[in-house]
Amino acid sequence: MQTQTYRQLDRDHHLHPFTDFKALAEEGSRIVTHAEGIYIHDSEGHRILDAMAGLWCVNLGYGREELVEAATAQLRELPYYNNFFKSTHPPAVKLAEALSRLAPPHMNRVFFTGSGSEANDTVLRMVRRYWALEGKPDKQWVIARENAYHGSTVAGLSLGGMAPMHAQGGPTVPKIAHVRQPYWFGEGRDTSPDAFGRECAAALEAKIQELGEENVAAFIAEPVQGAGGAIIPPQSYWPAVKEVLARYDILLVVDEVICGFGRLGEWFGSVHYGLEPDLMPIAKGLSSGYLPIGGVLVGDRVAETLIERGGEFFHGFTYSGHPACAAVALKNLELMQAEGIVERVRDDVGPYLAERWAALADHPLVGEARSLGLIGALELIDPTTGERFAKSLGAGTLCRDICFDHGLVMRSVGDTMIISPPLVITRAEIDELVRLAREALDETARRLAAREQADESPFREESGS
Ligand code: PXG
Repeated sequence: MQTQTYRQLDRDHHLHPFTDFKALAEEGSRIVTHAEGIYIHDSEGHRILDAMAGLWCVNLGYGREELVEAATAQLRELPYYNNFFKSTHPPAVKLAEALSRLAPPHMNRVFFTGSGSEANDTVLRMVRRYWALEGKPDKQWVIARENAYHGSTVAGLSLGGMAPMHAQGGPTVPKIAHVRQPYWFGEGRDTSPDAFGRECAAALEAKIQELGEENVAAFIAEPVQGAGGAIIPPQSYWPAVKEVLARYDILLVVDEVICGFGRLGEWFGSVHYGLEPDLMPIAKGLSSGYLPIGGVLVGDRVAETLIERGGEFFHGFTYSGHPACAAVALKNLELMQAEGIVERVRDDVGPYLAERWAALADHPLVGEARSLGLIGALELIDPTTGERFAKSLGAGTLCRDICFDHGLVMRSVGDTMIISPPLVITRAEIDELVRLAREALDETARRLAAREQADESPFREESGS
């Protein structure tokens, strides 16, 4: 009864993010009511293992009283004050200091935002401002990658390389170019992963030369692409990109919104890959998603120019460094350190997941099983051909829905199944995750075989479910 009421109100009044409004109205939404550890519960009494940590963010898991207390105490003390007009407050200052301690040694300052998208808007403005202050106002082009995700604001989507997003809403921000992504399984299987990684780095260099180094401000990339499909680049990619960047004077922006705060078994993905970014947008795991907060970690090179020569930077948000969000983020970082979460991912649960996840490669539906730290992907293939399924079969969506029914949140990006579980997941919970994933794959294979035989569209069969 309660479920029906919520569904009706949701249908009547709520426009969801990244959602086909009409299709959802027909199907009805899942009402998530509470959660603990790595499990969410819905209004119909299902307990579901959340292998996506919410949306790549609930790194310490659900129900952490320490985070609730940090928020409550701060809300009592000072629920809001801004960081404009020469003011600040203790939580923002303490968090800024904690972040510069955790960041690579050359990154000592942070600009706070409310989200990852706002962080990338800040990045775009900062890199262009930096070069203007350096007396090189023509250096405005930013090179990003196809199928990257950098957020949903206008600057975020422009930096991102998601074609369906670009197709909506009119022209994107000018002077942003996209080069090919290091997605070996999707785009490079006619060559070796290492050769493909080098080709992608060469494409970056070709783009710099085409635009002219004197016009290029920055290159922006996620260490591992998240929303694009948990794309772990070939081993050769980042070293080759580093070689390219060393030949040109352009800034490196590493988007750490997903990879930051332990996901890859280091505090930042940049550390895992040995990168020295000039700027690092952060969000999500910064507060384990308990309250919204993001920011840009700024390297000394850019910070010094902005400080010494910049005058006022006309940029900021009402909630930049919000006290309660900052207090929760600070407590989150303290807990991560006290519990050795990053080392745990690197030395224990990350390698354990790698071993268990790789075993799924023997499933007939799986063309590749890859993982790094606590991020993983399965590429679904048609066992009869060894190639991708026809798009119209909707294999990924079907598998995702079956996962839900089996008590597992595993996302689909096309026919790539992805996971990014809370960093507190235990070995026993990883066993459960992998068992549920295998059951869901079995069921998906059965249903797809039936569909292929009947040669019918899944959407006819599935609609209304
Ligand atoms: N950069 C990266 C790398 C992200 O993954 C953002 C920026 C934007 O952050 P905000 O806080 O503005 O959402 C993200 C966000 C998905 C999905 O479908 C991924 C994100 C957001 C929404 C959906 O995987 N990542």
